[in-house]
Amino acid sequence: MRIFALSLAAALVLGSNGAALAADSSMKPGHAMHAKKTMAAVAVSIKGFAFVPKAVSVAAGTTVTWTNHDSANHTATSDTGVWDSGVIAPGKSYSYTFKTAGSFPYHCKIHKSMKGTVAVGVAKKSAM
Ligand SMILES: [Cu+2]
Repeated sequence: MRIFALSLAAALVLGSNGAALAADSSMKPGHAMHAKKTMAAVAVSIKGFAFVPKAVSVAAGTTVTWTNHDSANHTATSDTGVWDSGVIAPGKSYSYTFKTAGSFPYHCKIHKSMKGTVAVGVAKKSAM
């Protein structure tokens, strides 16, 4: 099993994992679903001068998209300078892909009371 996982990882590097992944998926549907989940995008709404949900937990490699549903401008800005959306106008959205594990607090530069957190876990390579 361990050897198979390693060869799958090697195939991934070579970019020819499509067939191997498909074969694996047909045998383990649950496994395939998990793989899909780790690649999922997560949506955060900005409404009522708040990030909804306020805290999200994602796997490394997940793209988080903030969409502004308010009639005021907002930003989604990392407290530690990891990313800065700039102004997100009403109806607009901003996406950022989290590649590194950790806890990332962020805020709105325009409204200091708006705060949120993205918790990024470690991606499970064997599930991909
Ligand atoms: Cu704001």
